[in-house]
Amino acid sequence: FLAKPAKVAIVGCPFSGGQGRSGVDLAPNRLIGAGLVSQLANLGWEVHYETQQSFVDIPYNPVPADSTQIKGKEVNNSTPGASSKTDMIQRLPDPDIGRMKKPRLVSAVCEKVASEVGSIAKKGWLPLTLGGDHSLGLGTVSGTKSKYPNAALIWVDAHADINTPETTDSGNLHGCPVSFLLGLTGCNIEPFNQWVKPCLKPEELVYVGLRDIDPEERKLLKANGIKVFTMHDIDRHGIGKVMEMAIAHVNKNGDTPIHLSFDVDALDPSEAPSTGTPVRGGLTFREGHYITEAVAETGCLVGLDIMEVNPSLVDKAAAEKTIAVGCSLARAALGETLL
Ligand code: B3U
Ligand code: MN
Ligand code: MN
Repeated sequence: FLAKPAKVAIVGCPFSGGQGRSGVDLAPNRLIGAGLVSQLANLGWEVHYETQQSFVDIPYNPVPADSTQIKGKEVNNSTPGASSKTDMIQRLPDPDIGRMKKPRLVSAVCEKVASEVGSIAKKGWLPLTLGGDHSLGLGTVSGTKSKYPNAALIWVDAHADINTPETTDSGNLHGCPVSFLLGLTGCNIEPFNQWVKPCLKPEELVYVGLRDIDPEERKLLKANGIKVFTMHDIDRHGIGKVMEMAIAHVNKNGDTPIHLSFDVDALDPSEAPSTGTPVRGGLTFREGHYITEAVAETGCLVGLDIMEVNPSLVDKAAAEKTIAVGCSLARAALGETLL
């Protein structure tokens, strides 16, 4: 078995600006360091990966607000060898816009990621994006949609990430990418409206694994008639039935391109402890893998994200466990465990 396309290009996105905790930007290099390229090559995929994305040309400060990094020292966005160039970049201020934190930075990074993912998809390759925080999903799904306008989105997460600039309590844009993709009220706002196309219809979206939904998000999910499979639904029906229903919802004829955006915090914290906003009562190791396998089985996967691994959280063993499960989910999505 091999899903099509049989060529995968890895887009490492060392980005943490969509939330407040540093370290999530270290994940792409750590996932690669764990051997992801050769692991995917061993499954028969032609793997393209040179280096992670550089965001040093983006003129806003990428350091999170609560960062422990020394203030005043120039940051290099964790891109090896980029520091000399970074020093030359004039860092512009990026004050909040309404409730949104780091809006210009997040917008600019997502625009770049959208273009990268889009050009990979247009070559017929499968883009595998390694976050980074989940605000990047705005970029990856926009990229997928530029090649496949009818693509479905399966969003696997503890959270709905559907806050709008008006409803977000935290101001963290990793809690908002889906609302921009849908073009919900309040999302037609600078700087995002300079490039974001509301490209996703509510019926093209399905969630799996939710268990931490803000009150305003709940209203938006209901008002837009979005299909959600919570942990409660997984308990009730089992993951097999849930994935059958989820895929049937977005892939009625079996030929709809599918983008799978997997936030590792969908997994139970015992399986993915090193993530910024862990929530108890999540997916087991097998349930998480079953999701990726069920998508692989469709043969319709055209975009894949592994998001929110934060190797600097908890301890070394936790980080290694979370990195390993991130690699394992990517392999399973690319067909490892199917005959
Ligand atoms: N819904 C909350 C919390 C949250 C969303 N995504 C994560 N956390 N990872 C918010 O901040 O919008
Ligand atoms: Mn998320
Ligand atoms: Mn989440």
